[in-house]
Amino acid sequence: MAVLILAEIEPTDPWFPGFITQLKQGKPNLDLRVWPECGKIEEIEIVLAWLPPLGVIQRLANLKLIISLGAGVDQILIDPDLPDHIPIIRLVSEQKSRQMVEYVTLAVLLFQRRFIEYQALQRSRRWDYLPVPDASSFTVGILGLGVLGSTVAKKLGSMGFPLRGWSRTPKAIVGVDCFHGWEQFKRFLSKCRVLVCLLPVTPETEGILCHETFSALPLGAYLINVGRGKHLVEADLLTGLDSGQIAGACLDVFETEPLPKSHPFWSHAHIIVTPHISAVGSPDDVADLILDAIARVETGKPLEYVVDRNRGY
Ligand code: NDP
Ligand code: OXD
Repeated sequence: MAVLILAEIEPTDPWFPGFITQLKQGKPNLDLRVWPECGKIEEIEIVLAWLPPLGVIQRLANLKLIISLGAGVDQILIDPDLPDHIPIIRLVSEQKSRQMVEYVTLAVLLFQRRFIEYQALQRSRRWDYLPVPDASSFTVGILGLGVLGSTVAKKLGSMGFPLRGWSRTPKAIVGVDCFHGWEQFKRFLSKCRVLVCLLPVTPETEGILCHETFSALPLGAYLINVGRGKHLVEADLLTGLDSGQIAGACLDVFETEPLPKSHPFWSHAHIIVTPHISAVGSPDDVADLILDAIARVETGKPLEYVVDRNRGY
């Protein structure tokens, strides 16, 4: 059984060599190929994909499984020629959830404790005190209450932040005011001092972080986007920041990645930019997940975290 890595890899990405080493150490007899060096195409039975070149997957006649190299799968589903019958699984692990908790918690605290303003004051050598909202009045709203959103909610709740969550189907999570569906969307937004996006991008959620959504938040709300760049209407965020409707944003994902050098987000005083690193997963953790999935294919055990193609996540 040959496994093909079909991914757009940044030449400078230090993550991949370690990942490949871990895969080979975990399974020394693994027949691992890296696109475009794929050998005989009919030998490929598993694909590890991140932004795969369009049209390649449909040519793999004996393919049994597509494994997303991330938790999201939009970057695979955009291929219009993807065969319908091949299961796609995504990466879910305690480590990835923990990393996402760290990132979102850090961003919430930076905003609540006003560190962006303190950094500006430091640059002007000013010893000023800024009033800090108490955590108990700083409601965090999470879009998406799946694996990551619900884990983040539980951890933030233990720090005293009131929590709201929004999902497609109804949920009951202790300590979280749960809302669902578009009818409840604006009611959900109305009290969120911080809005965290942990949705998958689908035709329904694309562009959800837009002027209309921002206007339904309390004045001076903050945005944390760790979902996908396509959730955000970038021009609407800049307008929201100019008007003060949005006080600050922490963005890990972008419409175009890497973020172009000329992009206004880089130098905006109220935007924090990170390069899609909120929950990368270490090479050994990701390799373990993949080796487990390969073993399931080899032994016929049921796959975990299979994507529902109709829902798009
Ligand atoms: P899950 O599939 O576990 O959860 C998705 C959640 O989104 C569910 O609660 C789902 O609702 C909700 N949702 C989906 N569509 C809608 C809709 N139309 N309206 C309301 N709610 C909706 O995904 P994960 O939590 O594992 O990951 C979420 C996303 O985070 C990924 O798809 C990926 O894009 C992003 N991500 C980003 C990373 C980064 O490095 N920046 C790292 C990892 C993930 P319901 O429960 O009702 O189905
Ligand atoms: C993602 C990931 O889906 O990093 O973005 O897992």
